[in-house]
Amino acid sequence: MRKIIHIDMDCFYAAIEERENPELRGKPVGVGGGSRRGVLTTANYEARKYGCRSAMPVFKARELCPHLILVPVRFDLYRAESARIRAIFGRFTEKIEPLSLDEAYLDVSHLHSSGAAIAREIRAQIREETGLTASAGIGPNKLIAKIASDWNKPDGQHEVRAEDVEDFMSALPVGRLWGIGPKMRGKLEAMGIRTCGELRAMDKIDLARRFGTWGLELHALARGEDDREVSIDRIRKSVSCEHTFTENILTLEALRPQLLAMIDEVREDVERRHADRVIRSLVVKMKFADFTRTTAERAHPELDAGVYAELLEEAWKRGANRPVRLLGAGVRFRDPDDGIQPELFDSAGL
Ligand code: TTP
Ligand code: MG
Repeated sequence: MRKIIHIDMDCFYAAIEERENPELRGKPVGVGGGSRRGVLTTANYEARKYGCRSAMPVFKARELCPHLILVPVRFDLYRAESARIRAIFGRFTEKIEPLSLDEAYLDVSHLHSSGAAIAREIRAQIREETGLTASAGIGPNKLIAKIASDWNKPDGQHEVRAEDVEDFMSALPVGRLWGIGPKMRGKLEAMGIRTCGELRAMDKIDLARRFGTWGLELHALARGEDDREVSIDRIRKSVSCEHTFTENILTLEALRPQLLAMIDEVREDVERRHADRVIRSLVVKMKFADFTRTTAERAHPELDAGVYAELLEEAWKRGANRPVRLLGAGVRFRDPDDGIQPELFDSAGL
């Protein structure tokens, strides 16, 4: 039986800014604006009372909360805090999988104490040494631990024992499962399925028929089953979105709107989950009807529809008019340990 802990810091960037500047305490604070297209990276809990949220445009946040205090993003500071927190994790286990600067899975199966006791101790050390609060979820796998860490947020924790997994999952909206975005949620809703309990009632074969292997995965997820290992393979190198068409696409013009939709999805993912990462290059991937494939890539520091359009043409030309069965768009990130000469690296690197 595995013991997995998911730790998630509470309004991480904003909490650090509040700690650094006590005058901000008790006041609504948003972190962001500036670059990143004028959106909030996060807001403290005071600002959330007014509805301010991550990824919200600054003008909108100001409408909701006119006395919002906006502070600029300081990634170097957040990275340093993140490293301190990870060092604390390292006192308990070597199996650490960071998901972002403020979030990680820990596999503590090998320790004798209960998962809840270990999580309490980790949170106490974080508070003591950084002055920041963390929330934790404890469960028999990553899926459960991650969902549970939201349960008693902020500054709380929640444990789900193996025997309680079924109850825990029943009322959970399907959108909380990993891999279920708005599109998939829509499809399931059209089938009358909103909760994992309802999804669980679906026949496995039927799910497989409708959604292929992903349907089988859904069948397991709805039961709270998840056997993914806590992977110590450091941080994500890229983010992408790809789509296999039910009917091959025959023209470059028909590919363009598909590409735009994918760029939007990649952008959302980058802004929601990888806002701290530096983009190194943009990538377009194509698979043709004869199953050959090609990838067009260019060093570029931001998601730029114009550059993507050029990459699309480049890949399309390589196909020499062959019909396209799969299109993908993505970004590759710079390794966080690559140091501080991005321009040099970019011109030489690709
Ligand atoms: P989250 O853990 O999602 O949010 P949070 O820590 O601010 O708040 P919570 O208490 O609900 O956990 O993200 C961690 C940090 O990542 C967050 O402080 C800022 C950054 N971030 C963005 O830059 N853009 C985003 O869209 C999100 C969701 C987070
Ligand atoms: Mg957080």
